Amino acid sequence: MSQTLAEKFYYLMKLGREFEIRCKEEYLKGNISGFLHLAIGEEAVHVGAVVGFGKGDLFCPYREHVLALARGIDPKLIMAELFGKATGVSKGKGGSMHLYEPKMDFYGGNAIVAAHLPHAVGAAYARKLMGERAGVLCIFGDGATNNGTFFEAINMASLWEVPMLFLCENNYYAIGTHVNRSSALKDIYLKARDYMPAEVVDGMDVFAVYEAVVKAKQYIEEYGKPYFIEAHTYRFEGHSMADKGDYRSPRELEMFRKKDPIDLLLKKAYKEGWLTEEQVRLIDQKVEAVVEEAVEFALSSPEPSEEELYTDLYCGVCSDVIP
Ligand SMILES: Cc1ncc(C[n+]2csc(CCOP(=O)(O)OP(=O)(O)O)c2C)c(N)n1
Repeated sequence: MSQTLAEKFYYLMKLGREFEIRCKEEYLKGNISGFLHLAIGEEAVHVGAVVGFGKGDLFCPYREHVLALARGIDPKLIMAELFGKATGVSKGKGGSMHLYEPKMDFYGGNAIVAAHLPHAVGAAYARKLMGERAGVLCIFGDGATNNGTFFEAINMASLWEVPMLFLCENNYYAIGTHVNRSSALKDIYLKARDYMPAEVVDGMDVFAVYEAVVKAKQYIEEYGKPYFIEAHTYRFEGHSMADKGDYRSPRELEMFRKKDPIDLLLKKAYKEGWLTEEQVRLIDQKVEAVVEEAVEFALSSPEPSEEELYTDLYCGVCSDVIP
């Protein structure tokens, strides 16, 4: 594992963490409204997966700020989107759950649980037809694997042999319901194992996630077929800003906080000599400046104009039906 990679992981995970802590503050001030789902605690999965997968389409659930940052979308445009401003990555019309940037192969932010899985299979099939092997990375929660579309997607992906990585971030909860109360199979990866290679990874360890995803990507590129990874992780916050998450015991929270993915990364990086305290201090300073700049940009940006209510509603071919 190179020094450069450790530096990249630390920057992106710390950026994700600080960006979301600030989102929470701005939400409480009333600058962000609507839904806001934070991925604090899940940064190792988001950063390890996006960096490890590299080129290809990305389909995400609604907990996608860190995924968008890791893909390289400008933090200013993400923050402006959360503020509902015209300069946002979705022109201020999507909000937190609908960050969308096709120029960077970033296809959401999807609010409907598991609905993006069949879309991702379609995109992977398109890539296959175009003779591309880069494929698609599709991320979803443990709760999503109980939906019908999940089973349709893994079946079709396997049948059509599409280049796609299914990545389940198992944080053990679908809102307040523990996975053991919603899923007949406790090991989520077993749901896919008869369709494609499937494995489990420690989602609190960014290096482990990265390595698993790189291996999966090699398989996808070589064989043009799908692959499945279940990453065990934990969200330190409630499901969304509307949820305190108090259905979880303090003991459970404490246990997972001891596995904070950023602390684990630093511990390993110091031990291996990949990062020094001085480097970390400089990265922290940069992160602080980037987040501050994003908030200032969002605050000073204009609201979308009224005419924007009628744009981007239909694709070009349907535009004649708009009044
Ligand atoms: C089809 C559908 N059913 C229900 C909901 C309401 N809902 C929003 S998030 C959520 C839980 C999803 O849990 P999981 O897939 O584990 O993702 P996590 O939030 O834990 O990342 C539910 C039931 C929805 N958005 N879409």
